[in-house]
Amino acid sequence: SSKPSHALALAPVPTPPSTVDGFVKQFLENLNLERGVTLSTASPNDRYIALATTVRDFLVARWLEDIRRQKEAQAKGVCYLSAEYLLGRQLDNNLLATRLTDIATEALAACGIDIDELRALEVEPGLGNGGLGRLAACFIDSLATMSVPSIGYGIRYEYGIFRQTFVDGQQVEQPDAWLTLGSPWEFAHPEAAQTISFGGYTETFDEGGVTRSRWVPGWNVQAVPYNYMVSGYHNGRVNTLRLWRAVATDAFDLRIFNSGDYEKAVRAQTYAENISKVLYPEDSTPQGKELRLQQQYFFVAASIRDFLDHMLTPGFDLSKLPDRVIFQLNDTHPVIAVPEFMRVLVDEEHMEWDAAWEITQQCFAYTCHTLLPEALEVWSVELLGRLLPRHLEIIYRINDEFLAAVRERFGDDEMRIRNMSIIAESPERSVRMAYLATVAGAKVNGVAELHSQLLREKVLPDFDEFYPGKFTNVTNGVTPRRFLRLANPGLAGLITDALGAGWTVDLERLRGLESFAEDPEFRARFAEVKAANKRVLSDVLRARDGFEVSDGHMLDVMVKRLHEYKRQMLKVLHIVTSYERIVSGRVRAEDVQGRAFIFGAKAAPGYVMAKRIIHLINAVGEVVNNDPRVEGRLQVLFPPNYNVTLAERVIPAADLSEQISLAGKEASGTGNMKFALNGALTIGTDDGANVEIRELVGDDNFFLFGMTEPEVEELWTRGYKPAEFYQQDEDLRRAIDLIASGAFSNGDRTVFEPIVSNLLYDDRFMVLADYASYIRAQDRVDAAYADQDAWTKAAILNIARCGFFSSDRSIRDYIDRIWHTPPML
Ligand code: CJB
Repeated sequence: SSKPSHALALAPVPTPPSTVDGFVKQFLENLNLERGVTLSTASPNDRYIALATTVRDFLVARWLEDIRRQKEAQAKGVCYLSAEYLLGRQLDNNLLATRLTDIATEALAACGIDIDELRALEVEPGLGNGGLGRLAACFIDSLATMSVPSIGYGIRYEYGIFRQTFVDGQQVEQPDAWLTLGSPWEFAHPEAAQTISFGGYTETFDEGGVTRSRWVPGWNVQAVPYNYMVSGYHNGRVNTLRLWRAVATDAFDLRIFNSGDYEKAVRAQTYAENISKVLYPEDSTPQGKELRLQQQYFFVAASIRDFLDHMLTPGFDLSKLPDRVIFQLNDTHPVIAVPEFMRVLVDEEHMEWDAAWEITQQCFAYTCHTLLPEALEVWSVELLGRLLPRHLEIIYRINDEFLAAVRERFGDDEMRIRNMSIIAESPERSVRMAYLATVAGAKVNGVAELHSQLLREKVLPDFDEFYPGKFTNVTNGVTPRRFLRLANPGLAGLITDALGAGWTVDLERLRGLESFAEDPEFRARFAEVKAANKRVLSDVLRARDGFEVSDGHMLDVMVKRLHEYKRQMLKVLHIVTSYERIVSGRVRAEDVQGRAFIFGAKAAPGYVMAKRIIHLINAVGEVVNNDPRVEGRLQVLFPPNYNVTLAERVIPAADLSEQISLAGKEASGTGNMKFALNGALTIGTDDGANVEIRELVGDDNFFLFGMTEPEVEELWTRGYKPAEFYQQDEDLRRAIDLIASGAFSNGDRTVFEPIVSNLLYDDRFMVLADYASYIRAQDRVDAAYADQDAWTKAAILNIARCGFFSSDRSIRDYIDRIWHTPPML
């Protein structure tokens, strides 16, 4: 682990680009020239935009230089294709990367402005749902910091993930109009728009005696690039994130305008611009909507064209493409890029099919992020053929040749053929995008060791057999810049005092903290940092939501999308049990370890059961928080609209990290890594990256509970009857009975009846089967927390041993196992 990594070699560090005076001057100039105001007439938003613009301006020269160098070097680069980038706020990250934080703070103070007030005004670009989108954001941060030639491509949604509010404890969604006050971090290039086609039909034609097919599209839209700078940390590098916006084409409008139907023309414009209007809020459960396929094709077609036109020199020999580019497919969302790439090579560049397919198979790699069958995208042949008729033809041919190869190898094993076909026949004829990606990709990776293993053995075993060596693992990671250095300045300072400054780009150095875990003074300082972070969170929650977090309570945190497999319901049962033990008199309130249970979770708007669980959490909170018998020992806090900005406050304050999915369901998790790196202890199942966290931190510093994945399988096979668990466990019975009795719904037994009957008679995610083990583990947590010094020691060891979970390490693994792209020094 101590071997210096080629990929971490940094470019010469540039000197700070400015002085306080210089910053003041530029800030005032930007107020004048960009906003048309003076310091005294500027609104807070004017000031924020002028500040952001000033910081941005410092990045531009380096950015332009990097674009030039990347082009000139003609080196192999990564095109990261992702429908989501959950970026979080930009200002602080860019100040940090450019070492401008102190200068900007002083400069604004000189203008009589508190920079914190401007920080608070930034609306984060929420262009993602959860882990997958946040992973993409961490990866582009690491790619820039490690000087990897790369570009991120995606969609500039006009509305990101919805803003969550609660009305009577129930989720209500509001549009996320994140662009309303202006977006100082982007550069629009309408002049560089590309035309993206849809619909129409295909026709055959004769070319020198060969019959070929071509696409005659029915309609098109313009894809306008918006460029974002992705600054590397202290290395002077700035990469590009290019997000596409859909606008109506002139040609499209004109045809209708000429027919004299003005109103229809305006409506057509709206139709075109719908494509980048809104992020689909479903996480892990695609709805198969036509607009979603339009979004997917729209952004990958624009991105491929963009790469070919702008990154290659004129006359580039396309057979050399694998030496120049790898398109990394972030889940199945961008997989329509595969037939698009084939279409470009064959139909537009007039390459032979076999040669084009050879190239394509080297230019793509696919990351799978799930094991849930319902999350693997399929597109009905009817829809795909209507929207992209030529692409459907290409997919059919890829499939025919693939199945022919399978037949050649295994004979006419019809069962196997049916199982491996890219085209599913039932319940309706459809294209299995994960299969297409697996057939086309040079490599296929899962996102944690266990997940990659299950992917090979359970989801795609026939493909693993057919393609030896194609499957690999890259365990996820998180950027230490945002989630340690920026989110937890107190801890970052402590680490730097102990180890020096290099850890931010070489996180394995955290190992050096092991010995400090034995140092009482260091432990005291760590405990002080944690306490200070709790006060900060407490202030944030008071200002934001009017919550009062009690002093001295353990902060027990579960933040992630609301999904049944993640089992927020299990957490609720623990809370209800703790409450019921007090009100039934079985436990005295004064003997209970004070805990604040903090939830953060958005539910997909159409996911009824998830929304019911949100309602239940709020309802339980309402009762528990206001029952005098509890004497304030238990607090349930559910701040609405959990997002990256709130995560940056919650995670550094947490004592206990809840990672309690049913084993075999959570592909990796990345929140689990953020918590451990910020010195929270994990209570978790043997699932996803929890497995690797526990291996690294050791059993003594991790609260493991629940069935293993093979035990889950075994119980399913035996026949799972949740009601039996209910019958046999008194605490469980009491908790469920209390919910069923209407205790959390003003006596109305109907409100949560669907949750109760789901638990008793269905319980797909085996909440009841793991309940007893979970409660025992929580009792161990209470006992451990009673010894604060020992707890602190375990927390420090968690930090010391989790350097592996830097996204820099993930990127290094992608480079070594999949991309083979040398860094550009
Ligand atoms: N994931 O966020 C999503 N959305 C999906 O549609 C499928 C998976 C998550 O991706 C993360 C990054 O790989 C994983 O850590 C997480 O386990 C998975 O649920």
